[in-house]
Amino acid sequence: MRRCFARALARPLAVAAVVFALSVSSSAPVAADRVVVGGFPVDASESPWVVALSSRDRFGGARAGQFCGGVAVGRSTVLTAAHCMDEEALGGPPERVRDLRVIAGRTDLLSDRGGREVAVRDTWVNPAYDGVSNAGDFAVLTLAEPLPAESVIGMAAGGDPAYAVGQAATVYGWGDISGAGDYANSLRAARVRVLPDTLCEEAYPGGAYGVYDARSMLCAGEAKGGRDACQGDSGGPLVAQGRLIGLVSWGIGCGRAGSPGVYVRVSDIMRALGWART
Ligand code: 4AZ
Repeated sequence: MRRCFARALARPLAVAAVVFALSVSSSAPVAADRVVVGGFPVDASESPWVVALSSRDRFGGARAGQFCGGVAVGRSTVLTAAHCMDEEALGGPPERVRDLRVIAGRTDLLSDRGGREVAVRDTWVNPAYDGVSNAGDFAVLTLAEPLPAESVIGMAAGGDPAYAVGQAATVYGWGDISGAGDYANSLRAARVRVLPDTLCEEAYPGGAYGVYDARSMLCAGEAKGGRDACQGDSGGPLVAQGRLIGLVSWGIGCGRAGSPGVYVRVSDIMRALGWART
């Protein structure tokens, strides 16, 4: 049974899940098309820049109200996905979610201790975000209190070798570990690779889902599938060579061969926000 917040969060995936359910019930063996994120547990102290976005009012208290990921790029600045902040996810504008918080430094969401919960003072959602193509899927949260300096990760600027095809990268989150709505209570990571843009261009040419745009998006996963981000990981970090290269954004299903994960390209966020040195 899918939890309603997950459905609310991921319109593209909700459609994709139906398509996947249909494809599984065909004669194809499940193993050839398995939806496994393929991750491993990590401790938040090893990746202190990964944060959970939370609203207990909206999403319930069981997992501390976690509904998306995010990443600290400044002591008071968190990047996340625009689709985490849209009406479909939050039921209204972000300002109306009074208990919107960032949880930093907590591995296990079931323990209400460890790390810090910080209120969000301001939410800026990219006005150019397009929920049809999925372009521009980023938002900036300003925290009410700063996080420790060690919690901040550096962003990879355009041309950084961290973006090179074949580069090993790691994605982090508390999202679905099976593609069937099994949300992790404890932080996990999966090792993936930066994949050629052509793979995502072929997988996502447009139509019922988003459109892959190599300038503003990044293609990552495993060509054979198996390791991937999934629902609930959105907005969380993709890290290569110790620098932030992507935010979890969208894809069809999770870990499926031929349907890589699509990330927001961090160098394009820097360009769009005027954070890039020219
Ligand atoms: C989502 O809906 C989502 N497999 C996140 C990541 C991926 C697909 C969907 C990539 O939040």
